[in-house]
Amino acid sequence: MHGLLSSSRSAPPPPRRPSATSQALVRNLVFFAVGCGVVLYFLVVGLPKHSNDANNDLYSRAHGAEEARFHHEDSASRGRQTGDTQQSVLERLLGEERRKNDVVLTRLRKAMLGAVKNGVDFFADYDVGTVKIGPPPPLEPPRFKEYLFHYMDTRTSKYPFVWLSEKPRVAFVPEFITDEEADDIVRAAEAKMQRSQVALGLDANKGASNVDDVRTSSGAWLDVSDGNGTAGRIAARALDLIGFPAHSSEMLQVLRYKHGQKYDAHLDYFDPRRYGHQTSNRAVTIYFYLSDVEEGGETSFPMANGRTDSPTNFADCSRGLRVRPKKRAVAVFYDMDPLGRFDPSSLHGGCPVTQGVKWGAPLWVRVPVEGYPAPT
Ligand SMILES: O=C(O)CCC(=O)C(=O)O
Repeated sequence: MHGLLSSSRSAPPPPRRPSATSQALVRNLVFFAVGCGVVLYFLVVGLPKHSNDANNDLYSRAHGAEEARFHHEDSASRGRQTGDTQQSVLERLLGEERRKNDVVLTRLRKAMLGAVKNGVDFFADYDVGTVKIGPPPPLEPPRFKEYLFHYMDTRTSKYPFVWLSEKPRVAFVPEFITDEEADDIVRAAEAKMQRSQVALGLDANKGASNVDDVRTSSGAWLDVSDGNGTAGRIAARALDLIGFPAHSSEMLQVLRYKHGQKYDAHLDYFDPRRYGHQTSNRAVTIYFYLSDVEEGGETSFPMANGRTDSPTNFADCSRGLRVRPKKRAVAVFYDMDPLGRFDPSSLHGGCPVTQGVKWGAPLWVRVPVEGYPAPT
């Protein structure tokens, strides 16, 4: 042991090892450099929120929830501010064009909601700012896959719109046609106007009249099949708006309501229990407002926003949502849900015009139902 000690003493000196102080210095320097790197990374790239963004977007795509849309849109603008990494995630999910579109739509939508809150009269006695749109019904498994369609989407629509009611689904597009288009349609229909009719159910008496006091307007049908005239063009654009195939609508019905004229609350679809076997049925109604109206003439939805008690008086215009006619606008409402189930809450009517004249035009969009059990 001693010998070993003495021989080690005489051995050449070992390579110089850093002292404890210099080791600590180096370690601190390394920590400092790594820390700076991390801070620099977050300053340049931003906090890693990718998974949140992706989740928000997927959630929003899967559920179509309005809240998620707002969240997603906020995330989109955050992404732009915080650097390329977030942007690339968003771009992969959405695509540059669609993201731009979102931001524009959000601004317009918020401006519209602001205008409504500040008393601009799009909707009579109705606070559209309170409308909440929840998830649409799950699409899997589809009941009848041929019926499947999607509700309009505030994120992707070429035309900014607001949802006015979740059940029934009612959307309002404030600028959809031009003044000239509206005037053209009125001119084309004016010479052909006849007293409006109602459809007779299976239980109607033999020889019963299609003219009824529940509907006192006049109307005319315009062909939309050529796609060239104004009626054809706006009908094609409206089908594009709701993402339905070309030529899936009826002709355009143009309506004129003079003082006191109205259409009591009713449903647009033909329930086979009342009207017998149908080969196709009305899924969506797109209502063009062709004039402003000085007073009255709102389109009313007495069961708007989830109200379940059916009105006892169908001529009563005092409850629910009332959409004030506004030239160039359209209201879109869904007579069926995306699974092809009739929606009795789509009950609606035209309130009496109390001053001025109202021109409007419903375009009924159909889906084939031949060979499928009647939607319930
Ligand atoms: O004129 C309106 O506002 C509603 C018309 C309507 O409900 C219809 O024609 O089915």
